[in-house]
Amino acid sequence: YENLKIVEDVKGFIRQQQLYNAAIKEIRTKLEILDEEFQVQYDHNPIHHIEYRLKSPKSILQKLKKKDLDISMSSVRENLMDVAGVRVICNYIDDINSIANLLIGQDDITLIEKRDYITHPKENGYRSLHLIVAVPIFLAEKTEKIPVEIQIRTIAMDFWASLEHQLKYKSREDISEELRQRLKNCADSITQLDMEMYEIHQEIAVGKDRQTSL
Ligand code: 0O2
Repeated sequence: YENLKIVEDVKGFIRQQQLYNAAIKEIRTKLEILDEEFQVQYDHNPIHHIEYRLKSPKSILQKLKKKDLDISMSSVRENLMDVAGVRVICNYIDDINSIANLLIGQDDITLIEKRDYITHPKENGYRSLHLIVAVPIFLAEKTEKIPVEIQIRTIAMDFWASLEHQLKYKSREDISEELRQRLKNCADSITQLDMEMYEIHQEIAVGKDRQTSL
């Protein structure tokens, strides 16, 4: 009986993973279509590239334990919204809201949560727009709405977040206040860079429009 239960659990887990993978595919396709449309209409690609991942069983277990949650597949389904994760790296800062709003506006997408760490950066300097959306997956006999966590950020924000994540991961102890402040200063410089690059891009785009209208 015990073995039968394990087989059922494993089957359930694989099935659930398939659903999360399908949800990632749906979101990626939607984003790619939006990016291509922008290219055709405005001669501009808002998306630099897209990354995605399925949370590993080990991280799922760690998160359930950290949050003191029941360790079961139904607990994962109900409580963890970031098993399927998509990261959208945009070129310019204004591309972030354009992409987010167009995606959220689609009929089959349900917005579950929005965390704007760009308007309100984290204390350490972390900036990104986080969305949790549910996307319907059409199966043979039913439709399931699957949550996906989408992080949208610029290349510059991604540069900072990736390195900060590595540094945090590498240093086993908490980093000193001085290093924390230096990392925060890097985040501030990056904010400035993002604004400056955005303005340069705007000015070039306006110049191009003027030339074509002449
Ligand atoms: P992984 O491996 O990246 O998935 P939650 O525990 O998710 O319910 P939390 O952590 O407050 O609540 O959610 P939040 O703030 O939306 O952050 C979720 C994810 O954003 C993190 O995933 C990171 O990927 C990223 N993130 C958030 N804060 C920081 C930060 O200060 N620095 C960096 N580099 N990334 C950050 P996980 O779960 O940590 O892991």
